[in-house]
Amino acid sequence: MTTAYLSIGSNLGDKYANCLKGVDKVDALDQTRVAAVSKFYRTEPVDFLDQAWFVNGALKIETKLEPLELIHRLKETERILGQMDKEVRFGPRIIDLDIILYGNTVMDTEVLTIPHPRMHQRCFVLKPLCDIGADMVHPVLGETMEQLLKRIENDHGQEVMAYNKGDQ
Ligand code: PH2
Ligand code: MG
Ligand code: MG
Repeated sequence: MTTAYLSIGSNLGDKYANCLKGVDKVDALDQTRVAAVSKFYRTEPVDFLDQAWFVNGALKIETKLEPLELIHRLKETERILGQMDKEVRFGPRIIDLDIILYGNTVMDTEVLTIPHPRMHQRCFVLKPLCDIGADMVHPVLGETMEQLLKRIENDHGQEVMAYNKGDQ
């Protein structure tokens, strides 16, 4: 069993409901269980700015799936939940499931890079991650999730607010 951390997000349709469905689908994957779920947040879009705010969260999972197997199953889950193959890089999506950390694995292939190559620049990833693993150390950068978040949490254009039930 390996402990891995996933980021989950949606900015189309009922965003929060989409995220909850995503959590259930991940928990239902073979040889995988969800061990912890962060709080959820309303987050300002980054990278591709002309799109709706997101709802984002993070999951801690225990899995026997290898990283490449896991990413394939997550992509399959995205399709089941209605995510079409993306037309716009970083653009709107019903559901996005990304592998952020997979144990202490460091890998860089065409299909998958672990740790996620932009995680340390993104409040919408680090803020929820800190709810469930603030003391985890980034295997390349050598800093905890909490330290990484501190570096960027006051950056412009990265607003992250608590999600309240009923928010869209
Ligand atoms: N995902 C992206 C691009 N930009 N911005 C926010 N706030 N949340 C996301 O999940 C997100 C994003 C590409 O995956
Ligand atoms: Mg993503
Ligand atoms: Mg993705």
